[in-house]
Parts: sequence; structure tokens; C-alpha cells
Amino acid sequence: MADKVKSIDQATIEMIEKAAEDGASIVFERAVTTRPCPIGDEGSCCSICAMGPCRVPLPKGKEETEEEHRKRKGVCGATAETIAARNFVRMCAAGTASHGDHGREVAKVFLEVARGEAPGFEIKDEQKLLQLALDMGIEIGDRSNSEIAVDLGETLSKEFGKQEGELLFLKRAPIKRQEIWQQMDVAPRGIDREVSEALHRTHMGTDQDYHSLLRHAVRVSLADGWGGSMIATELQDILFGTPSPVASEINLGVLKEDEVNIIIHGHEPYLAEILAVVAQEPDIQKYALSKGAKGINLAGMCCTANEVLMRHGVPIAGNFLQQELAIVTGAVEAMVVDVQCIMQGMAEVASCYHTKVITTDPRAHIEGATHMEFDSRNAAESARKVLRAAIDNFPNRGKKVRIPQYKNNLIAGFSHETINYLLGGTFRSSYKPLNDNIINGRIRGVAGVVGCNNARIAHDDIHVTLVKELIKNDVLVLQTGCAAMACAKVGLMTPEAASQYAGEGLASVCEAVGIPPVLHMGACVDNSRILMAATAMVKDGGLGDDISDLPVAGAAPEWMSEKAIAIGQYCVGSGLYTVFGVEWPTIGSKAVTRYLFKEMEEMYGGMWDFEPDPIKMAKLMIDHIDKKRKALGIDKARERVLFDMAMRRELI
Ligand code: SF4
Ligand code: MSK
Repeated sequence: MADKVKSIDQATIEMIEKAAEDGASIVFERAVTTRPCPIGDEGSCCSICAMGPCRVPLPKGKEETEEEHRKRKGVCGATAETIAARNFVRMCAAGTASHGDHGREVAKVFLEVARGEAPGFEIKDEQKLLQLALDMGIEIGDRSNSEIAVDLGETLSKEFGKQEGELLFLKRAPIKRQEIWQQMDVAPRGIDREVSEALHRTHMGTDQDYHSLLRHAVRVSLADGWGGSMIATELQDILFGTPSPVASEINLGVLKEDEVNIIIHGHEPYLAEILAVVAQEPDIQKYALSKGAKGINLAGMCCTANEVLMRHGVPIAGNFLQQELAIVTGAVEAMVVDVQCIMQGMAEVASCYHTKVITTDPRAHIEGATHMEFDSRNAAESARKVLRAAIDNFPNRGKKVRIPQYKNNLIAGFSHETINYLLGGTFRSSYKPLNDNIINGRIRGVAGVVGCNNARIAHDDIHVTLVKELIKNDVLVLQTGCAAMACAKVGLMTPEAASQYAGEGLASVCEAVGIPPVLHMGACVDNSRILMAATAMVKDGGLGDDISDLPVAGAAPEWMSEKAIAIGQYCVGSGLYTVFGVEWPTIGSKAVTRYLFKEMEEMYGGMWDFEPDPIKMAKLMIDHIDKKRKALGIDKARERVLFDMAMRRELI
């Protein structure tokens, strides 16, 4: 994409230019020099045994005949359908494994805290602890929080290795949804079991019917959304606090010229949580002063950023495609990383500047980085070591410092519980006011717009264009991940954005409640909050009896990771219409693509779609929302909506 726009974000554009001046090789350049493989792109390459790799691409430029289609086979006779479906299942399994391993680590730290073995942490949300314990059938009585927490941690830890039965959180879904999962035989048993079975099924010569493979793709992905991700979100909330609205800032302009800049990047929030606390210690502050800095400036990147933003208001330096660019500012003393979405290229970029890339997780090492392993049982000391290393690096800053002066305000912290409270008030916490405003047509529907950035397309462009189009059409938007950051950077996450960008109906509701038209719900694992919000909408009545009845749609317009595919598949398997942009990984098989895009709707009520153009994508989502409104018999209500002040006062 040499001649194409690389980003719509001015801070990013300036740093791409600076990288070229400084001779640093970055992702935007590699995306030009490393072209995508067209066969892998369509899911038509199999490399799971040493008789391959076998490539079975669609014929280019002409329709395939039956005879040609039958010839497309690997050495073992595997069809293009089997190959595309196997690749798809493996993506779902990798996504579930990643979120699952995150959830497992949270459960481990949670148990250490409950047992008094991790002195740096404590249980912050007692109410959520008790509520979740009750939901899980754990005795409360006059037992201490620690005793209850140990039982809860052990119960949820067992979800990973469980061999029989069903995941406990499936019971949170609407009854009708649970029945569909039973009928389709896709209710996951244990998180690890489904991942392991996915790898077995897709081993050479095992499951070779694409229907059966794709059914397991639902099962393993549900083990992400209603398993690993949900466990991570729930236990993190209890441990670190359930997010509530918090103001902060976003973009590379949050870095400070005269302070030690430390970026926390990755996904698991423990180290970031303790860094935020320890950075305030007088000794550490004094140490920073002794090295000539005016203070310590913590900023986040990717989903770790979302976690500490939601709970502490720590500013965000940028999203996925900005990680190397933060280093290019020349002002970052340490890039502290844990797991997932960390580009190896950062280590090479860092070698052009003074930045130390510090890996902290035993599961994720990077050649050329400094490894300083985080110890949850001695968290404060781990954090101090990292902070001292960053401070020691401050005097090494070179002359190549230039921080782009772009940042924007945002309000984040819209957990499922917070939305419930904001809409319903303290004594009647409920989604009913949201449902009522959907039924009366002021809000047309709800969209979840989530996922990554992708260097193959213009950074942030599709997110922002799509979300602006949705809110203009009175669709309330819920966001997580890097998608949320893209929209925050252009000011869509402030209450003022309602009057500026939203349609009259949505704006009137946002103004009455005092919320932005685009709500930040957290990190990628927090897409489980969107499942809970959808379930609450069903339970509070008036919008059907299943998630698939809701006027709701989902999208990951700039996706790139396997986790995004797992998220999409569990959304579809939970009844949601879900559109992806960039590229579609099964187009090498028409049958597999038809199964995902059409046949799944008959089975699960949700379906996949693909559209790279953001305006067309918005139209697809709005058409789906309108289709659901019609089925619910509420399509006429929107025509009657008028907004005088008296009506506005009655909105909530
Ligand atoms: Fe080729 Fe079959 Fe081996 Fe895949 S499993 S690489 S299609 S021979
Ligand atoms: S960090 S998974 S690039 S959203 Fe969750 Fe961003 Fe995608 Fe990683």
C-alpha cells in the first residue's frame, strides 16, 4: 500500500515519517515489502503433514466447474472444504487458547490473593464476589471473603480442565439460547478439552467433514466467550474493581518530554495494576528526580491499556499499530510487555533508540528484549525492578525526541454493571430503559464494534467511518479493544459527541443520561461483557426471548488476530449477526463460506458476513437491526418519534 493512506491518525502519520527519517523499519513499511500469500489468504493451504504443504486455490478469474472443484484436493485426498474448515477451526482454537490461558492466569493470581499469598493485591469488589459466588452455588453464610474467594477461584479454575458436563457460565445465557446449544450439541465441556479436541480433530486424517469441523468451531469458541474470557473479566473485576466511568486521555501526545515514560503493553493486567500503585511511592519518585526526570508517566498500549484505563484512568498511548511508533518518539524509557499482540519488530525498532523492551511473562520472550519476570507473590518488588530499570534509562535519551502533540479526551469504564446502573438508577438497576428506548425507536439498535488494527488497510479508518455512520443512524455502539481506541482518538467517547455525531433519537437519550454515544467496555476479554449486556436485554423484556431476537449486530472491521475469529464465532454461535472486514479466511471454499454466512443462521440465529467498505458494512448492520425490529413488531415506532423537551425529560 505504498501509495495509499496508511492511517487517518495524524500522530501516527507524523511518526511514520519520523521512522523513515531515523531509518527505523516499522510495520507500515513491512506491510508493503511483505506481500500476503494469496493462497493462505483464502484458507486454501494445508501444512499439517509432511506430504504437503498442499495448495488448493480457487481458479482465478472464472467460475469453477464441478469437475474442477473435485480436482482440488491435497495429497491425502482432503478437499478444499476440509482444508478451509480445518484452518478455520485452528484459528478458533488458538483464539480460545489465548483468552483461556489469560483466564487461567487470572484464576491463579485470584487464588493466591484469596489465600493471602500475593500481598500486593486485595479483593476490591466484595459485592461482585458475593454475587458471583451465589450464582455459582457457593455457600456464603458467615464465611469470610477469603474463604468464599478460595471456593470461587477453585470452582472456576476447574472449568479449564473439566472433562464432562457443561461450562458453568452457559447457564447465564437466555434459556432459549441454552436449548439451541443443547440441540446443536455444541455446549462446551471444559475449556482446555475443547481446544485439545480441536487440535486432534484437525490433525491429519481425523475429522474430514466440514459440517462436523465447523460445529466444533462453535463449541471451542463458546468455550472462549462463555468460558475463558468471561472468567478473566469476572475475576479481574473482583480483584481490581468493576469499572465505572472514568475520564482520561488518548494518543501519543500523552507521552511527556520531561518525565520517565513507561508503556505497559499486552493483555494481562496484574503488573500494570501494581505498577500504577508503586510508581507513586516517594522513594521511586525521588529516584526519578535523581536521574533528572520530573516524574514518572505511565501510559498503556493495546488491551493492557484498556484494563488500566477502565479501572484507574491511566492514559492510553495508542492502539496495536502504534506500538512501534511510541518507541519512534524517542521518549519511551521502557516498553513493558506481557502476552499477545506484541510485535517482534518492536525489539529492532527499539535498537534505533534508547528504549528498553522488557518482557515480563514466562510464556512470552522476545529476542533482543530484557526479560524481567513478574512474580505475583512478590508483585510490588517486581514492579519496583521494572520502574528502576526504566528510570535508569532516562539519561540515555538521545537527540531524536519528538512527541506528536495529538491527544483527545475520553470517558471509559462502561462495564455491564455500570450501564445497568446508569440507565436504571441505584434502586432499579436494569436494562429496561434501554429496551424501552429501543422499542419506542429513539435508539434503533445496538452494535458491538470491536477488534484490532490491520496494517493491510488504512489504520483506524474503517473503525471510525463505520462507527460514525452507525451513531448517525441512532445505533448505540459498544466497543472494546483497539477499535475502542480508534474511536476515542477522534473524540467519539465524550458526552459531547452525542450532539455532534449521533442521530436525534440516540443523541436525546445520551444527553438525558449523560453518556457518550459510543461506550468503552474494556479489553478483548471484555467482549464477554457484551454477551452479558445482550443477555440482560433479553431478560429485561420486550425484545424477544433470545439474543438472536435483539436488534443488535457486531463487527470487527480491522481484525487481524486469531482471537478475533474466535470472538466472531462465539458471537455468531450466541445468535449475533457479525460482520468482518479486511479479508475473509475461508473464501477458498464456497461450501464452507456458505455454511458460515447462511446455514449458521438457520441453526444458531446468528451468522457471519464480510464487507471491507465501512459504509456498506454499516448498511448491512442497520438492515439486520431493522429486520429484527420488524420481526419484533417495533418497526413502526421509529416513524412516530418526535423530540420536544418534555419528551426528553421522560426518556429515563
Ligand atoms: Fe496435504 Fe493432506 Fe497433508 Fe494437508 S493433511 S498437507 S492436505 S497431505
Ligand atoms: S489488543 S487482539 S490487536 S483488539 Fe486486544 Fe488490539 Fe486485536 Fe490485540
